[in-house]
Amino acid sequence: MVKVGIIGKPNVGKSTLFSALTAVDVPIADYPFTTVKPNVGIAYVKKKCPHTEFGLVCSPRNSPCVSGTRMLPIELIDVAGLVPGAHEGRGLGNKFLDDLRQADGFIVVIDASGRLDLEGNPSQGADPLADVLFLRDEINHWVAGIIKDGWVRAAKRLGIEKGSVEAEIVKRVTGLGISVNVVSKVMNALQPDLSKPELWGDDDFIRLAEALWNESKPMMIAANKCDAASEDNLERIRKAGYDFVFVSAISELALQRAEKAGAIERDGEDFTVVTTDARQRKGLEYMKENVLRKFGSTGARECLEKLVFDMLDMITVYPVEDENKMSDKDGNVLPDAYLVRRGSTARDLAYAVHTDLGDRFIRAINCRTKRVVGSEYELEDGDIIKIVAHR
Ligand SMILES: Nc1nc2c(ncn2[C@@H]2O[C@H](COP(=O)(O)OP(=O)(O)OP(=O)(O)O)[C@@H](O)[C@H]2O)c(=O)[nH]1
Ligand SMILES: [Mg+2]
Repeated sequence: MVKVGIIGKPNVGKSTLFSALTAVDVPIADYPFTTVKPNVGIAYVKKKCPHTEFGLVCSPRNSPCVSGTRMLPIELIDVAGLVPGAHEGRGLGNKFLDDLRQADGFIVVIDASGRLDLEGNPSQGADPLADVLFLRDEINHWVAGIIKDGWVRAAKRLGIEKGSVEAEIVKRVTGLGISVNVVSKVMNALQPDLSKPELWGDDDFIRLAEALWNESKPMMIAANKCDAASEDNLERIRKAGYDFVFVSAISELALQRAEKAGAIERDGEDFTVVTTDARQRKGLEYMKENVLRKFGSTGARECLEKLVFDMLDMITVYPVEDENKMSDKDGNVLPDAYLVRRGSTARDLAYAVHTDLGDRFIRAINCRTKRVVGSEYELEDGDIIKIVAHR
């Protein structure tokens, strides 16, 4: 399953966003370090289910289908807040980031309202962009630390062969889900001195860490608390050149609760107030005007979908066993949907379903065209694929 980590300084609304996206109740409070242990939950991104095109009724197993919309599960991980100097043990340190080693991408929550300092304490006129800069620095130190751990001893063993240093780095970062290809690309670009790797300094490791990260871990900025942000702050964020979405996690959570309680009826990004309670009505109307009308949405779902579909460039494919019925062998129509990176091949899909299926791959059938395709066939969004394998 695709994994997404939620990171940011304390008190910015990470757990509020987590809760809004997963419908899991977790502690939320207006002081730093409310979250200590990570919260893990399932969020869904949406795609139109192909069953509608074929006049079939699907029987989903791994991804619910709601009125023709396929809900694709994403594992979301909400962790404690990071503060400047976390890599030196400040705040809760950076050890808890180890829970995010396998994350494919990140939502970086920043405080658009500028009402918190970098430690998450009340402040005024704080710069929302500073939330991104220090965080990048802490991530770099964390990754550099993982590469550096026991490096001198290992490096002395290595010859001057380029390959051996590279292989050592690969070994150290596979746990972070960083591939051989990424390491090669980064080493080619950086051209570090390979003759005496045991003499590499902190700066060398930071540079390496940063390049590996940029190459492999997309980060979507969730400019949260946009409901309480000044025009100046909104403009600063717009102009910064980051991939970002304005988010009001608290509004998303409030709307979900209001809907559950029958106080509103939601219709896409809009809603109708049905409650007769005057105070609640006023609050909801305020939210409609100052969040939905102003920003188009609460931004919660949007930041996850943009990360998954645009930045991670994920497409949806449906493996089946019967190319005519588009079902598994028990007759379940379009049982599973897989999110894979664009550029993945038919063989990659086979491996994603099962290692064994990948190893025994012979050919595949594109069920939309009924054409036979080879192992290197590049999957397209919405493909329905039967994999033919050796018994
Ligand atoms: N105005 C406003 N407040 C918000 C928003 N999202 C969260 N908050 C408030 O910000 C405070 C912190 O929220 P949390 O979700 O606990 O923040 P966190 O980042 O998980 O905090 P730690 O776990 O302590 O690092 C709470 O008082 C929330 O109600 C938002 O979109 N707008
Ligand atoms: Mg929290």
